[in-house]
Amino acid sequence: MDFNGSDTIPGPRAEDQLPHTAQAAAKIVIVGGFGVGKTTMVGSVSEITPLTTEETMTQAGIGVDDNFGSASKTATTVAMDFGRISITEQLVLYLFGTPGQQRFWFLWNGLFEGALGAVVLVDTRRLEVSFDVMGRLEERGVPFVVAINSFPDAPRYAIEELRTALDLTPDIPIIECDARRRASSRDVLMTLMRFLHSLAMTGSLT
Ligand SMILES: Nc1nc2c(ncn2[C@@H]2O[C@H](COP(=O)(O)OP(=O)(O)O)[C@@H](O)[C@H]2O)c(=O)[nH]1
Ligand SMILES: [Mg+2]
Repeated sequence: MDFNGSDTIPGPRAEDQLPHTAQAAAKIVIVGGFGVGKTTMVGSVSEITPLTTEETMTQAGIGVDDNFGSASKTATTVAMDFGRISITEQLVLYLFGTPGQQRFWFLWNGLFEGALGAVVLVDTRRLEVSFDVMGRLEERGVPFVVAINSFPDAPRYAIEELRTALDLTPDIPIIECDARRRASSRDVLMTLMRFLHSLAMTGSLT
């Protein structure tokens, strides 16, 4: 019998191996409303082929998921995206892109356990879709940074205007990004790591 046929399970690819220098891993959650760019961000920044569970929008999403501004979007993430990035030779981040819609909140319970921090992605055309998510993170005491994903036809506001509109305290970092670009998505994660570091330094990390 030929055991080298196409049915054999391939061994791990080099890109899927953890760097041997890795000493610490942290779990980071990427959240936001429908169509804000979560899958795009995990995909652009991940050094492993991201796992994504996309499914054509179901009846449950019709009329519930506001598709404004993402008219070409025909799939929505039903569960989550998973990726990995090495920030330094020692530190590896595991990324979990998680839907913000209320009907997926049951997923949050397990997913936020052990999460070090979160990135909230915001689309300025639909600020309201990320409101609930920020409230939930505050309730859970998960520190987060806000990344404004720059869509071409989205209105642009000064950071401080956004801070007021989103009702964020002065300490929470807000940065602009283009989730399609690896360097930009990486900057967002670096901002989160610096923020977490500053919280740890001031003893405000619980
Ligand atoms: N112009 C632009 N389009 C983006 C950006 N990020 C995501 N998109 C597009 O917006 C749509 C929704 O993104 P997706 O990552 O699926 O959103 P999710 O529902 O949050 O996972 C997709 O068609 C993306 O190609 C961005 O930074 N700029
Ligand atoms: Mg998605």
